Amino acid sequence: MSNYHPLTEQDAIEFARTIPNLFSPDAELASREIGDGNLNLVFHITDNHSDASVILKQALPYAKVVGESWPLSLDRARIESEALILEGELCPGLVPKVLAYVPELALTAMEDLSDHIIMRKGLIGRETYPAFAAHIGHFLARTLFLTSDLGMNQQDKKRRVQAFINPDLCKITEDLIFDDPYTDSPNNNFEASIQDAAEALRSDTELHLEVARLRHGFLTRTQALLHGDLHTGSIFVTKESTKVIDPEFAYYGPMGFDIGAVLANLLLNFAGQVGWSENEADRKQYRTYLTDTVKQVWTVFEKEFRSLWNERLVDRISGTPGFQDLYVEQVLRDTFGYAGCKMVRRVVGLSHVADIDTIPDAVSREKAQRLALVIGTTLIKRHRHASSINEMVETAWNAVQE
Ligand code: SR1
Ligand code: MG
Repeated sequence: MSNYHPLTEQDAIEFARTIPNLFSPDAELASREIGDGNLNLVFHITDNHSDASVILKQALPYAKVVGESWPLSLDRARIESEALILEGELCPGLVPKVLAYVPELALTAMEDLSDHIIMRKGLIGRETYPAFAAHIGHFLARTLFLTSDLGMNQQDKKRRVQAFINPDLCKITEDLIFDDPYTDSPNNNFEASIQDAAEALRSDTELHLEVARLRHGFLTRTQALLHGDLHTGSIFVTKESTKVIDPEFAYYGPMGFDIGAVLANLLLNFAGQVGWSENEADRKQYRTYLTDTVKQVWTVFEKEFRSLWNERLVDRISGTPGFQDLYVEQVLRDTFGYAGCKMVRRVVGLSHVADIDTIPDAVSREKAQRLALVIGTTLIKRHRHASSINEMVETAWNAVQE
């Protein structure tokens, strides 16, 4: 990586010109660094005289959100580009096209999705996305089944586990999701108004026992190739289209971690509705949309996962009657647990969500934070006994007080 240097906006233009068949030689290009995430530079390159455009994403050798004191491997750019290419093969149309990957610069050029909106922004604006549940359920079923020992050659799968070893990014998850919120960590970040609730997380040993189980699963189970950070900020949407981006946290882990991430982020927005809805009727209506979406995502996932199992299972003895039901039940239980962990970390941990943090009114914001914590901790505590997605929806609605 000796030629590595962070690009300037001008460097980005010069690189964009080298991508074959994209811009005409005399194109007048403009470049803007638009990265608003925690880790990377993102350049949006446009042609002043045509519709041609491209996104260049460059990994920095440290976590941008913290600074150079938190070094991070540039190999995550390789992992991201390889994951995007694989996801594109398994789920055509559901990820941006990769146009180039330059290892020395940790740089990926990809399709510009500016005609889409980041789903989190859309949900904060109380938009609805009728195609989303079917798309993401399909994405989850195919990426998880077809990268697991159930759906691909098991020797190749071991080689793929090796290719997606992602220690630095996994460490972020292990600390920020499965440890910091349950101790007095300097990484934590929460408002003084919920100090009591944050402290309660630290002394709840029943909760810690369940988080320890989930953390151990994350550390040790190479079940399927995960996206690894599938929150609503990693999903672009329109009413008709869904595009999953940013799989730099990709690694082999428990399937429920990805499904739980999607559902947790819908429920974080559910919690935030105390601050976004005009009145009780509006609030109930939008929350119903969110919990219907939670149910649909799981239902589509389960249906397609079972079809893949029935049609493409590669493991003879896993075809024993009864094993599919046991397996799906375990994925559901993991989904509950990981969804709960994802909710808790976004309230008291280092990195929050705008669905709650940007609620202008402090009283509503506090209510949203407390609601997210109640839903999250309940899901964690109940996860080993879950038997239907309806129980997740009931958990959310039963926690509502306003
Ligand atoms: C230091 S990175 C913080 C968070 O940003 C990413 O989106 C992941 O969710 C990570 O945990
Ligand atoms: Mg990201």
